[in-house]
Amino acid sequence: MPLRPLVLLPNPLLKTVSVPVAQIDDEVRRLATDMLETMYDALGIGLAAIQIGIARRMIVLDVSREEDKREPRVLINPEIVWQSEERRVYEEGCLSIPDYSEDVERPDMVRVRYLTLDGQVEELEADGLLSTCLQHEIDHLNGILFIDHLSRLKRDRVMTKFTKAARRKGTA
Ligand code: GNR
Ligand code: NI
Repeated sequence: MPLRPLVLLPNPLLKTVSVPVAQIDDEVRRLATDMLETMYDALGIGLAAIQIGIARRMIVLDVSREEDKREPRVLINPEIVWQSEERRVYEEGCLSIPDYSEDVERPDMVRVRYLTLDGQVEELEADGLLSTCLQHEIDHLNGILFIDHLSRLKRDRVMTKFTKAARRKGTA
């Protein structure tokens, strides 16, 4: 089961709080491979498992620019253990909210603790795009989308647009 269809707004699955991965088995390894493949195919820089309908606390990311120098990362049960006071604005998009982007303010830097596919505890300190992406993906694990960080007016406009589009397509 390699490429998996993306869950799109306004699918209520995106509001799910995902559950921790209890053990890293073949199923989890297969899921990681499928998530990476789905992310690359969609030209994304990150993906949370809930975006393919699996409510497990797992994310994949690759913020490298060139296609021939891929840096795939798989983070299991990731948590932010530190964030900078300093904040920064970055224009975000989301594979679950196609063709929409908006500025989001978040902590500039974060330190994230997680398990690798080998079950090792690791930490990663990030700034720039990687920091933004980590925060965006960890939000997904808690049922939070980047539009939840926008004004009510902007969020409502996006919700209305996607709900109408889904109704036309018969998917909501
Ligand atoms: O592909 C993605 N690009 C992106 C750009 C700016 C800020 C965050 C992101 S994450 C997004 C992929 C996605 O939706 N991950 O959940
Ligand atoms: Ni997203």
